Amino acid sequence: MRILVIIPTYNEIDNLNNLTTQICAQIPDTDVLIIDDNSPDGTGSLAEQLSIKNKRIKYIVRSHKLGLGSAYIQGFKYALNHNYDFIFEMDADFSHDPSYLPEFLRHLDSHQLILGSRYIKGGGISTWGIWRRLISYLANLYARILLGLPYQDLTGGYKCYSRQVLEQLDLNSIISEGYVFQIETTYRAHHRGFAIKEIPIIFKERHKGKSKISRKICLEAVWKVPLLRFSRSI
Ligand SMILES: Nc1nc2c(ncn2[C@@H]2O[C@H](COP(=O)(O)OP(=O)(O)OP(=O)(O)O)[C@@H](O)[C@H]2O)c(=O)[nH]1
Ligand SMILES: [Mg+2]
Repeated sequence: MRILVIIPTYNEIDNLNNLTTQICAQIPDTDVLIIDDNSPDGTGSLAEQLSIKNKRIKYIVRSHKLGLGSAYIQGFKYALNHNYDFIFEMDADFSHDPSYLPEFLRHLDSHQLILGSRYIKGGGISTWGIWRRLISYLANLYARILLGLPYQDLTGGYKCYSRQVLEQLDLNSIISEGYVFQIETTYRAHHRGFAIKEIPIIFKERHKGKSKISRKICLEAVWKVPLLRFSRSI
C-alpha cells in the first residue's frame, strides 16, 4: 500500500518542517509531496532541504502563484504516474491535525473517498469567529442544496482519495480553483458512484503565517457551484 500526502504551500516556511515531521510520525511509510508556488519566504528551498534529509519527502516548485486547485491537480497526476494507492490532500498550516491521518486510512476498505468533516457529530472548528463560521456554513448549505449532495462538509480540504477515484475524475476538465475545487472533486466522485465517508475532525486556526483566502475565492463559489450543476463534463 503506497500512500502520498500532498501539501500545497505558499509562504509556509514556519510550518513545513514541523508538519512533515509530524506526518511521518503518524504514518511512517507515507511519502509527502510539497507543491510550492515559488513562495517569496523561501518555503521551496526549505522543501528541497527537507527532501535531501528525508527521501520520503518530494517537492515541486512552480514558477509563480498558480493557485490551489492547479497545485492539487499537478499533485494528483504525480500520484497516478508514481503508482500511489491512497492520496491525501492537506493544508500546510496545521488547521488539519496530522493525528487524524491514521483514522482516514481505517475507512479505505469500504470507501474510496474520505472527507475530514467539521460539520458532523464530533467535528468542529476551534477558534473561528462568528462571521467566518457563518460564511462557511452558508457556502456548504448552498452547495449541498444546489448539487443535491448528502455530505455536511463540502469545502474542507482534508481528504483522502483511493487512486481509482483520481483515475476517473477527468482531471483535465476540472474548472475550479479555490474552495469550489473541493466541492467539484467530491461532486464528481459522488456522480461516478464512489462510496464517500465523512469522519469528524476539529479544524484549528492556522498555526503560523498568513491566510491566502480572498474575496475572489469566495465569489468563485457563488457562480461556479450552479455551473457545476449544469455542466456536461461532470
Ligand atoms: N501551491 C499553492 N499553495 C497555496 C496557494 N494558495 C494557498 N496555498 C496553500 O493551501 C493551503 C490552504 O491555504 P490557506 O491560506 O491556509 O487558506 P485557508 O485554509 O482557506 O485559510 P485560513 O483559514 O486562513 O488558513 C495552505 O497550505 C497554503 O499554503 C497557491 O496559490 N499555490
Ligand atoms: Mg488554512
